[in-house]
Amino acid sequence: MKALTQLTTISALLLLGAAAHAGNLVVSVIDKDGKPVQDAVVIVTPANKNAVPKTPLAAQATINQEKMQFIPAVTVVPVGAKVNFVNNDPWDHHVRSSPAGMGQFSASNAGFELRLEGKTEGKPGKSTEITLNKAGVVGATLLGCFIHGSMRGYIYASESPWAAKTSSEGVATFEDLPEGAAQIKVWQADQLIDIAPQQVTVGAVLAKNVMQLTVVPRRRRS
Ligand SMILES: [Cu+2]
Repeated sequence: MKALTQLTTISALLLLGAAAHAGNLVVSVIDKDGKPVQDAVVIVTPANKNAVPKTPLAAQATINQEKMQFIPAVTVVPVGAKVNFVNNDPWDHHVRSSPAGMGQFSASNAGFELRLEGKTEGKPGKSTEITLNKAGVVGATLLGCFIHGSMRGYIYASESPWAAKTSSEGVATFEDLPEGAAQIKVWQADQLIDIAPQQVTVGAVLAKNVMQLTVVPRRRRS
């Protein structure tokens, strides 16, 4: 019995040791010409499925409709997140969702449609919240407006809690990744055919990976 207790203690210490050895990963996304790509989504899936980041991906996001744009243009949330839409323009907008790129919604998840009245001066913009909890919502959703065809936005719902948008330098940084094997995936709105995921080993040494798109993304109209 005593031996068993000791063994348990040793196991617990080993587990603590493993938890303390989290690694960091930097992923650069470049386009076909080698230029950095902003607002690409990088998803890291560790082989250790039980690992949880210290700072979880926020399960609540706000997307504004402002000056005929969805702001931010790309929103990354975990599956099950609540997304609040706010219309800050003085005229009405729709929020219409459809699968982005090659993605498909399942029959049980035909997307959502809502209309938000224009904002009255001096009052907060009208808002509606939706929950991304339906099956088939994993991946990218395209947002549009029936009235203003040029309006485009994206929600990326990630199954992995390690998912982030690239900065203006085209870089996404991940901390507290469990040591060991992990898969890196990249999503970008104009990359209609997914680029191959990369396998990486996260360890004590900072891992740096470059993912290159096969397209040059269009610049966003401003
Ligand atoms: Cu509109």
